[in-house]
Amino acid sequence: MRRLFAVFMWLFITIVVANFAHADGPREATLYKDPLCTCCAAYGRYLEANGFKVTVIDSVEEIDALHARYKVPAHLEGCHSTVIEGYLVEGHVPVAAINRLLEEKPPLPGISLPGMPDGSPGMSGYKQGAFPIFVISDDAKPPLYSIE
Ligand SMILES: [Cu+2]
Repeated sequence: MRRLFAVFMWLFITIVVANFAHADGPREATLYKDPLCTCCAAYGRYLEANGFKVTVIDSVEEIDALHARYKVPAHLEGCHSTVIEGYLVEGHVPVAAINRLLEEKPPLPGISLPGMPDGSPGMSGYKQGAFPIFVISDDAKPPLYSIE
């Protein structure tokens, strides 16, 4: 009985420690953008406001290199690219989809919300409809990751 209690205590402490380790400061995001893009800068501030520590890199060459490395087809390219924990996040993707990605850690290169839709994070205007978030894939019809 005592032994069982010890095992439970050990499990409990492990879980508490693991959660503290997880809450160990904000998650890091690196945002690559065109120096002249204002909606891209606004997206960086949106990530900051949602708990990410954002490093902004003004470089179109870096964006092109990322698109090549992650094999992003033209129809999934965003106006800016963000790298978070190894995933590529293209365009104005809402944090709900990013947080889901970081929780689930699926084996995919990243996700994209192409087309700079009105009312998406960092964009002006009003949301006209649901945002389809696609898996980055070179399929002509990329799989849907989520709808926000
Ligand atoms: Cu944009």
